[in-house]
Amino acid sequence: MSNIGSYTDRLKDFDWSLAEKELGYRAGEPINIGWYCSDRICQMGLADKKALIWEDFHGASKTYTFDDLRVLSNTIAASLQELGLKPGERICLFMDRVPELYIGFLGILKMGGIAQPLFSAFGEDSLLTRLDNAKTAAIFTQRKHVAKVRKILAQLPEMRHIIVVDPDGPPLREREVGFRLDQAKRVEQFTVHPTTAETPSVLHYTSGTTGQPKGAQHVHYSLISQYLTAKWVLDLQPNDLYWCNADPGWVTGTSYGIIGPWSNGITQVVLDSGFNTERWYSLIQKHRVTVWYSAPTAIRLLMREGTVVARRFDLSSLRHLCSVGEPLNAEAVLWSREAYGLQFHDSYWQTETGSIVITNVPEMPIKPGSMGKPFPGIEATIVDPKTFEPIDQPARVGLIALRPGWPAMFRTYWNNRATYESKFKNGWYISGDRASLDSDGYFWFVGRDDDVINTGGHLVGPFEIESALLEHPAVAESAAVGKPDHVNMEVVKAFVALKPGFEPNGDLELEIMNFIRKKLSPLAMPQEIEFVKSLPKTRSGKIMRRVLRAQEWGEPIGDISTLEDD
Ligand code: 6R9
Repeated sequence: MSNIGSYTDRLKDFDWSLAEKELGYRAGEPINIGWYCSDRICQMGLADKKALIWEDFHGASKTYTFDDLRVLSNTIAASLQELGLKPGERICLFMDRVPELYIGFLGILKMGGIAQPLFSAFGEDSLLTRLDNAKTAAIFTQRKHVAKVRKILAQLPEMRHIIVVDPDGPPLREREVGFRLDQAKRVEQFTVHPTTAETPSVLHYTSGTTGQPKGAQHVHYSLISQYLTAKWVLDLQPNDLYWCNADPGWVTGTSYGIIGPWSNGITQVVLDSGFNTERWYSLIQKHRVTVWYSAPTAIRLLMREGTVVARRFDLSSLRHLCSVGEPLNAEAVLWSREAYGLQFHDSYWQTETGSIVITNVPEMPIKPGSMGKPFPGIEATIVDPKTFEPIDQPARVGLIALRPGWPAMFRTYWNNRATYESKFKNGWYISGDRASLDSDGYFWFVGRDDDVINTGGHLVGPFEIESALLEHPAVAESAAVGKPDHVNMEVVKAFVALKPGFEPNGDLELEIMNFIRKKLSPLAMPQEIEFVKSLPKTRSGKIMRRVLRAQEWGEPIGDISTLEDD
């Protein structure tokens, strides 16, 4: 029996207070995610239960109980206080998937700080933009990433401490401090900062079409939706062994790679390494993973290897599979039935929504290719892109719109209220994704309504890529668009017009690709550069990415005279 039971029964009289009651939270009282994920689980008699089983690619392993989480997050919280960090300050986590990342996240929240996770593969420019925007006061990092921080430090006057979690080796430099979790004095008792529902908790940066990435600001009350969606969608139950593929540099990795499972007192396994079919299957086999939250790109990679490889492993422990981040194609659902005897349940949400909003819950019949239906408590519809009125006709494409007000919804974009407000129209939060609804109330994803590139489930902003391209001495102007890719759905393609005196050739293409990889990240690196004489523009000089994108996708360019000329 699944946790949610009947979807239709749950819709009746649904109220988020149900989650508040289960968590023992009363309005107006303190609520702290760090405490809920560790101390509270210990108080429930689960102190000795395993919380985290960590492994790296080569099989090195560490295990932490919920009591370890409690004590070690206290230890980190106390160390941050000793460094003089104050509640409300932004503290960045810039690390691979090491235990310090997960426990540090709880520690930051416990002392009242705002956790700002950033993907460890980010290069110096990606890092600088986000740390500068948030005026971040401290950053946790590893030796292998500290050089990137050093490079930009002069431009970050607010950054007071660089906390290196593996400090052995050459001497640390200015503003750097070593911190070894396994040698730090264990802090048994810590007074958790009395954060309340609306106290900021997590700042996750996400890319849009225009301008630099924006920090979606969440609050401690988000726990209410994250706890309940983890329980009802991921169906986490006491004896489960849960595995989430997402890196906490992205929202799935925090909402469902930290908060969801641990606030439910569930044991999870973390693999600090990228995709590798055999490594992944052997992890499932070894730890007897029961619930798996993955993503379409990974599923497509597994499909490529075929069911033969899957059959070489004992994957019989798996009982529930979910997916997020990109459209889950019908073939992937059908294939998972064949390979694992289970189907992937799609879930749709965004950095901004903080928790799953449209999904297939366990008892719901899956229509392969559909994202499912709204989670109880979420009012979702499809609106007309011009009037923002709900479209009543089944199968007509419009924008996914959500009625604001669920607990995990972002509260603003950091230091960018105007853009936040522009997301609301006619009483709805407009997601920026296009979809249609069928007569049974299932949502069918169509595509994004903006120029953001979704590569392997990671959003990359064209503006950030174009700005970085312009820093290359040979580049006069550029446009970045998504081009179709069998595995990653989209990859970045850049169109580049060169400055006089530069000739297009293969070496220059490689040089520019590497330039972007180093500055931004491997995700943002163009997989192809097309050198052009000039770029299509509106009369006012704005580059028409849509024309280039249509060309890549073999779609009709449409009436370009209707393109906004602003
Ligand atoms: C959680 C997360 C959000 C964007 C979103 C949409 C795409 C996410 C999807 C999906 C089709 C799904 N997206 N889930 N598209 N089907 N089930 O991924 O957050 O990184 O902010 O990305 O990803 O375009 O708007 P985020």
